[in-house]
Amino acid sequence: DKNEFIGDKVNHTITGIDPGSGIMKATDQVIKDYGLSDWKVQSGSESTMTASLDKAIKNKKPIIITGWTPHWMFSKYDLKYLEDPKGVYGKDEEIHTVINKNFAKKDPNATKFLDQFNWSPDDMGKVMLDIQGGKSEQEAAKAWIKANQDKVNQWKKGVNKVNGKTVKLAYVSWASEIASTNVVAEVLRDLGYNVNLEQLGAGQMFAGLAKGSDDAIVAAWLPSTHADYMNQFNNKLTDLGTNLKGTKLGLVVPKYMKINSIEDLKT
Ligand code: PBE
Repeated sequence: DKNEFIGDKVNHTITGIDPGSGIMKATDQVIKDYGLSDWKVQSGSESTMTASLDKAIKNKKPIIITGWTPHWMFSKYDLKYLEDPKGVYGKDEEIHTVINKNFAKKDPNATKFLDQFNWSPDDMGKVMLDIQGGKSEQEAAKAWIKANQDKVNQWKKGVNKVNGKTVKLAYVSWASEIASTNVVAEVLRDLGYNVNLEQLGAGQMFAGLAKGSDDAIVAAWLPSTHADYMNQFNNKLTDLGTNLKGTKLGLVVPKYMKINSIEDLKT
């Protein structure tokens, strides 16, 4: 059997990321729903996970990670999603922009801009790859903005320049959110805003937004991944809707591995 030893080969371990992320919660559910009680999910961070992936691929060793799209790892390595016949990771999702519920009244101008911000996985991918290739986060954001003036002008339609107002953006240090948050921050700076960027854990990000210590996030993966956080702080938040369509979550392996489905992890 092709899968006979896969569990043993990877020490019955799925290489995961930060414990507060939605994908870790979904992966715990996968363990339950697929009857994988002899497996464990190793927590860490996106960077420890991609470092393990890099090492495994260099040595042509098996590895199973928690993966998602958009992500630069799919450009850098030959990877595939394991099929998820039970649909535990959900269907295609979207990323939403969410603000503190008092912010729309406090700054309708910035809210209008945030509401109009939207781009594609390809757009985000370019910024992520630039950062991965060694550009600073701010440089990568600026380069994308310069090359995509038409899109940026759509976001700024009807938005006024200001002088010295502040917007506080929170984000988690996932590559996708680093890219989007820095682009939004740079456009707000072009509009005359002082922008404070606060990097937090996922739980802290939603709590901070609910409390009003942050004004906005462009990092809410919905309807499933961050549903718990959104529900927890529901009455303190305003969802401005989609800023990116076409995300995906799942278990990801190098293409050279023979397994194709989460079912193949069962022994
Ligand atoms: N992610 C990237 C996040 C959302 C963005 C998939 C790692 C999560 O699982 O919460």
